[in-house]
Amino acid sequence: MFFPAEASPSKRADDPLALDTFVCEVVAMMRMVTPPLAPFVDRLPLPSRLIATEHDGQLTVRIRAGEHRFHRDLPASSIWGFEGTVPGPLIEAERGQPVTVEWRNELEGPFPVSDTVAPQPTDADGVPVQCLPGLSGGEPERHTAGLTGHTVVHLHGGLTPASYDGWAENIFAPGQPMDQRAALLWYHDHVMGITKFDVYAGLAGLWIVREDRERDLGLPEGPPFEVPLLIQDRNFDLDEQGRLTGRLVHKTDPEVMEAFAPFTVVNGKVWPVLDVQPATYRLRVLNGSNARTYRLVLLGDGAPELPVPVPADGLLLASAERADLLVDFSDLAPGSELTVLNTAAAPFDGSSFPVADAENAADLESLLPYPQVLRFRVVGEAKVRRPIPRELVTDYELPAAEALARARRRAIALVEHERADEPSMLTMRELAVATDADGGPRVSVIDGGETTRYRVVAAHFEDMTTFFPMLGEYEVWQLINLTGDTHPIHLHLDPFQILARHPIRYEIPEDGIGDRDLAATITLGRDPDDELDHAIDENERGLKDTIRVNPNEIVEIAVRFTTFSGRYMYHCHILEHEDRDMMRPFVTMAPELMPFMA
Ligand SMILES: [Cu+2]
Repeated sequence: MFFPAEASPSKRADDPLALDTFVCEVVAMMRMVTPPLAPFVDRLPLPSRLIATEHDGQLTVRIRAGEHRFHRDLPASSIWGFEGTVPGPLIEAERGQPVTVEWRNELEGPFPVSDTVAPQPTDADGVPVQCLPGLSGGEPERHTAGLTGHTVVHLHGGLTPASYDGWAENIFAPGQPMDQRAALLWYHDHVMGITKFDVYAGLAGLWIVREDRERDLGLPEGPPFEVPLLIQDRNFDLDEQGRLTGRLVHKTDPEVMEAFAPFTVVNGKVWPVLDVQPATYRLRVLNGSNARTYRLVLLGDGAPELPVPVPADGLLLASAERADLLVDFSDLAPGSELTVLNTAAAPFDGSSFPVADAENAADLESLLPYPQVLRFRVVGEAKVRRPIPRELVTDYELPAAEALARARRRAIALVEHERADEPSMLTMRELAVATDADGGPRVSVIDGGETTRYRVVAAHFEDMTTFFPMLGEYEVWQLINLTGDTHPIHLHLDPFQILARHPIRYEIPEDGIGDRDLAATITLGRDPDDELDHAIDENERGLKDTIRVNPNEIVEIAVRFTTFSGRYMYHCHILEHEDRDMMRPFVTMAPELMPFMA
């Protein structure tokens, strides 16, 4: 059985609150709060399958407006979706076999999502209270009404030529070898500034790459034992009587930039139920939410028996992260029910879980009032148990020490720039080692007796490109988080590997964060008040394309770009951050062209 039951130990032995206590509290909360929609009444929908080899690798996907029912008791919602569905079709491709997708934009207005910043309601003492679910007043932001259907598709995690990577393309990868390892990828809209709206409206779907090497492991492939799970959160408008209308609402609460919605939706249904046989299932899980991080806990029994253990307090998935999970239901009696809950706070800062005492009541308020995600119900008698492979990846080599020693190093600071009377700006400041001749503010990184001084060379998307990685060579990127929240940073093109999470403490002088400048003193080593363990979870050690960068830490990744030269992007995958303004370009270069770079 995968992710842990309530008997799992707390992450810190001295922590007075064990995980089981916490989960019980979450369950109690779940029972106390009557959800506005009945949980576990809709069956989990499975997206239609588009198998590339059955179409000679030539696929056409129409991007259309449609109607979708997110819950039995909700009116139909207007959506924009691939093939007019939420989620879009599940595309299955074969390693080494090219796939051409014609993304045909047939979108028609009006834009199906209301965008609003809700006024924060307060209680009688003026203390802010949560205003979930629904709109709870507030003027809808008018700009979204004018959206007419611009879209551009990015295959997330795809080894894709630059011209088809989502800058301005209509067609994906004609005639290119698709030499990409077996993996769960996803395709979604990537339009500058409005990705948060277009994905929220429904423009996302899953893409599975298969190969024979992986088939040798004997894992489930296709229905019924391989189940794609696209997890998202959604909010709906209320009518004047306070009833849910089904209209999608992208609501940003005051104080935070992100849109966190109260209803967890899996494959387009709020809190669905999946009937499973007493068998081994393979769950292909994607967090496709705009901003929400999930810590998934399965309430049931059993102990983890996987090659890669998941964290004791639950499996963390930030926006765009995926997990490939094996669940063995074979020892469960018919009628058994297991429930997946989400215990992560929003906004998410890497904390293990909020301690439920009076002092931290506010922390508990950051949890979902309805933490349900999905329920499994065991039906049938026929047991199908598969052996679980001890080794999942048989063709992956760690970067050699000498390759890392000569790797080009890059540093990026994640900063939040607060602006008077305006929403904050989150940016990624690309840093270059400063010389004595350089004027201006400095970022000093102190590692033991060694100090490195940097200056900011780029701060906004439109600034000049400063990263020109050479194909085939490893680079080490340092992602330095100087904000209070966790940011899932995604690199386009090739996957990377996490090398380290270094705890840091830092000081930023008053006015240290300018529109482009940055002054900061960063010291490697943990702050005594820092409660994060900054550990690398076992399931993070493989190849990844999105990595969580927690507060007070530097994440070091090793990346080697291959195959394709051209202009790509890296960005925070909290879509509201990506749209403002945590995104930067980089240009991969063929080695023989490097001598000609000035
Ligand atoms: Cu972010």
